[in-house]
Amino acid sequence: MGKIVLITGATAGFGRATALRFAAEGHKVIITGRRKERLDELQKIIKEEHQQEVLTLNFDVRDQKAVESHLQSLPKEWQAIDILVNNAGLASGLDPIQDGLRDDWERMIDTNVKGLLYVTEAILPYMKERKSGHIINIGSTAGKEVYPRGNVYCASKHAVDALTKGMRIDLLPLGIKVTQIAPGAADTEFSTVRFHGDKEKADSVYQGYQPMTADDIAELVYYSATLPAHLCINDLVVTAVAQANSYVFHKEG
Ligand code: NDP
Ligand code: 8X3
Repeated sequence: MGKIVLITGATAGFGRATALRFAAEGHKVIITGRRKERLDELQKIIKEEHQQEVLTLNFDVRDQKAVESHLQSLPKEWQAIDILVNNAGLASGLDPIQDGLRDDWERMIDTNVKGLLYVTEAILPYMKERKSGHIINIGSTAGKEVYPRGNVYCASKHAVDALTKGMRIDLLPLGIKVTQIAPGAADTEFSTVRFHGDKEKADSVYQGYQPMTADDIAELVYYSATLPAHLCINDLVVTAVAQANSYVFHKEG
């Protein structure tokens, strides 16, 4: 039977690919993000190509009041959320801590940690009521090992790692599954955002090896979410073959 899947950060990268993956399999998706025109465009594609219902919600996950007002008053037919994919997130800057910008630090912590908490807080009542649900947090290899200049981004993803473990323990009696997917480098808009729009610098991150794609990660989210009901992937770390951990790569050229 079709499920209801809420995906944060569905205007690009992993989130967009995940929304398309679920819709293609007959599930209803709620897509969120700040760029409204991209949400509208994705809604149109999903409706036309997959004849699936789509709810678009345009808000910034850092804005707790906006998160609350959009998610606490969902239309009745959208309230039975089966899967929440906490994907919205970003890196901002790649500087040694002594040169770091406070604005970058706040953006990463507010989005990757506090935003994830605000969204989860708003969705949990729906899952608690039904004693069922699956929360999938998008962490990172940056949440497993710290790399040079990764400081605050790595800290924010270590927080996602810890929150995933804590949520799994606390939500166990409620029958709510909690999974973390922790990818290594994947070619999305991630690095363009990290380098504040510098495309050339961003492209260089993915040169000399075959990086993962958004579709690769969407496939793993879909796989984790569609296992038999008695199974829960707790933590799934995935990299391209050319990446051994968060900082060791084998690049050609
Ligand atoms: P993209 O930049 O391609 O997509 C990021 C998405 O997050 C966009 O849809 C963006 O939407 C949304 N987003 C960012 N900030 C906010 C905000 N304040 N409020 C609401 N939505 C927001 O990056 P990826 O798809 O690569 O990244 C997705 C997740 O995966 C992130 O959590 C990232 O940290 C993580 N990750 C990425 C890896 C990679 O190498 N690409 C590897 C490991 C983890 P909009 O701008 O419209 O709001
Ligand atoms: C994103 C991948 O390598 O920039 O989490 O940390 S990396």
